[in-house]
Amino acid sequence: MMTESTISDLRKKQPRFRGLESGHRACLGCGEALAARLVTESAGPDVMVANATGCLEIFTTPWPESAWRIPWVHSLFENAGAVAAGMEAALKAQGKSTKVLAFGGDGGTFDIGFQALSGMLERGHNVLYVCFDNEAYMNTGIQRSSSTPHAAMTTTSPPGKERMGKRHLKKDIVSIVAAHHIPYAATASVAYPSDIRKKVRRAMAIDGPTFLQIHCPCPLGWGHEGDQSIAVARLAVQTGLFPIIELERGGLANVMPLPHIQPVKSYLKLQQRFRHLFADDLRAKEELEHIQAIADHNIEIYGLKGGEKDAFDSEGMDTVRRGGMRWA
Ligand SMILES: Cc1ncc(C[n+]2csc(CCOP(=O)(O)OP(=O)(O)O)c2C)c(N)n1
Ligand SMILES: [Mg+2]
Repeated sequence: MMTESTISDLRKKQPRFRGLESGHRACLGCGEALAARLVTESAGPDVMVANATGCLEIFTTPWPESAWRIPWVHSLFENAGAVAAGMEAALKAQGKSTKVLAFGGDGGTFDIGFQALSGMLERGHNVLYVCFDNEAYMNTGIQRSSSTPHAAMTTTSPPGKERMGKRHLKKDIVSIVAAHHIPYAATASVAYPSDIRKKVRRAMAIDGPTFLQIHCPCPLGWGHEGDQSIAVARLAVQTGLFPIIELERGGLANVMPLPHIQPVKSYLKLQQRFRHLFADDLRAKEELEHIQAIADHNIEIYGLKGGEKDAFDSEGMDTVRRGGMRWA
């Protein structure tokens, strides 16, 4: 049982600063809400945010309220990168050191905002861009994006006679971002909060463009209970489907090793968006094999297998240094 003294001890350990307050309108178990809280806590108060249209923007600012405790601007779905770049240039001209953060969903980052993001990276703006990747256009009713994983069901990639959910593969955005040779790009997951904090602090200390892709389960869009979000996010990592990596100037620098690799089925079966893969027919069996092959490929190209401690125990801190190796 929690006594008054343990509660006050825990409070003392909480970060002092909260950039995103409770009382917003996110769904129970929303991965984006948790990720945004962790990012803003770690970034601290001296920041300004440009937020693309999407769930995060909607649930934090139902007119006339706002859950943000930091200067925050919403513009359009497609231009968070450009707005952030302008804010950074203006602050620089004024001689201010306030760090600019850009927030976008996967649709706002991988698809419609990609041009603005690419320009921001190429011009070298001092902005930390955070992509809250819930693998579909959730805000408008679960449409597929180029981040939606292969075979997932969305309202625009329904399984049926012609296809088993989404036909195409999930876009490898972090590789594309890293190909701009920016100082730092990384992936992270809400299942590993200390790893998110560490990566945000690292990016904040860099004077130049940095990028963080955070895997954020969406109970509504993925079809799992809200209290399963962390378990689902952890399995995405531990199956090899969502590798946790860091890239410096385009080269692979660190990975989170996986000492206890799980079969992809253990991740897929928790989510209704993959339920058609568990039908008793040959097509379903072949798709499951295909998805296992995708995970095996990730494990191989990033050298994920190994490590001594379970990654969950170490919360991603136990990464393996990979001496600035270039990767294709
Ligand atoms: C130019 C334009 N096209 C479409 C929309 C409608 N729209 C608003 S948010 C959104 C989806 C957002 O998806 P994502 O970026 O993945 O964020 P999520 O809601 O999943 O967090 C869409 C299609 C828009 N606002 N502007
Ligand atoms: Mg999304």
